[in-house]
Amino acid sequence: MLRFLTAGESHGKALTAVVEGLPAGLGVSEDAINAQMIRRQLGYGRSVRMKLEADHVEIVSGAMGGQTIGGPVALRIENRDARADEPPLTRPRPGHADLVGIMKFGFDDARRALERASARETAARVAVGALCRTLLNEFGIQVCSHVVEIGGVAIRTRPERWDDIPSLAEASELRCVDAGAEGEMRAAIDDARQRGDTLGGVFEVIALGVPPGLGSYVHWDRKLDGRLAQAVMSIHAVKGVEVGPGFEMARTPGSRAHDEIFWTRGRGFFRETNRAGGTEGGVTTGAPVVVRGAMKPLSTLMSPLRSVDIKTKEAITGAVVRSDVCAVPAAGVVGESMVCFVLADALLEKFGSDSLADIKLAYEAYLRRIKEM
Ligand code: EPS
Repeated sequence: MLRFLTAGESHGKALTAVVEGLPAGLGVSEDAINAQMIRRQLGYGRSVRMKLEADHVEIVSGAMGGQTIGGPVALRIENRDARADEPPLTRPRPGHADLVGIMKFGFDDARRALERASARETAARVAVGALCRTLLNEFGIQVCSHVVEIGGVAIRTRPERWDDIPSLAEASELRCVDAGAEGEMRAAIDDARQRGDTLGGVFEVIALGVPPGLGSYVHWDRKLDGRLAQAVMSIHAVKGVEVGPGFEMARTPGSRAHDEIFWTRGRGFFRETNRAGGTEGGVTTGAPVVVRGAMKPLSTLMSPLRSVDIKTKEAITGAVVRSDVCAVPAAGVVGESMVCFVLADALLEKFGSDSLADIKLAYEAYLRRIKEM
């Protein structure tokens, strides 16, 4: 249905994204996309690269008069820190794609791998996600994220209402809803920076207003939870994904692991819990869709780990290059973007994909039908 490709190197001229499958008639603006781009650049613990760049998206094609026309939408983000000639990097960093890139392609310079492996590529994903978010907003679907853990410091409190998470997260530099834990996370980041170390953590993406019935249980590759997991796992440095409290439920008996079903006239079917994280059988239930991503600590260390020079085979340490101490808040924004993409794809799959007006008619008819059940 919906697909996208990104192109561009971390220090190349620009990042480019092509999004295909957006319906015609969707209002799009560079301002709306750029509002999302800024969110990815924030966060305590990021490197000076984020101050050098002011990620600005240009809509190159696919829209006329501020609306999509059904053709591919091309987006472009110029790199301010473009660099043509850099000395070869021969000291692969454990944990980065340096060595596997060198081995896979036969390179003698890790820069040929890292330029594309760099998390800079996520800027293009956020631009794509912003277009998908615009589509979801047309259907009352809101996607937000917050940081639930950094460097082993986890949040201890969270708002009872899902709807209160976005404003609290947005007001926090670490995108954290627990001010006490945020202070400790910040101290942990300062401490890691002093030691030349890096920190990982966990972000949680929440989609509110998602109707029941997106995704499918009939095939492995159509299950929405599987598609969300792939999309979130594909984000740089993410090594674990769970839907809802997935790992906790593995340790909980069935009598306390599911969401009991109730029905009242007027409200129809409803649940009082959301242990499923918004999907059952790979299909959305109508409850908030909750996806967590576990990010490993970034692999560029200022106190580098042991490695081997690829030319001399001498035992040395990994290359020290500019990098972040912690990028979990930014990864949360990228996580939102990937979830927006998957949900937009599933929405178009269920309700049609040519024209926004037709999709809305199908959507409203569906909502009427399930309300009467
Ligand atoms: C990033 C851009 C990169 C890094 C970071 C994320 O820029 P540079 O390498 O020029 O400093 O700051 O990427 C990584 C941490 C990584 O390991 O690739 C960005 O735009 O988000």
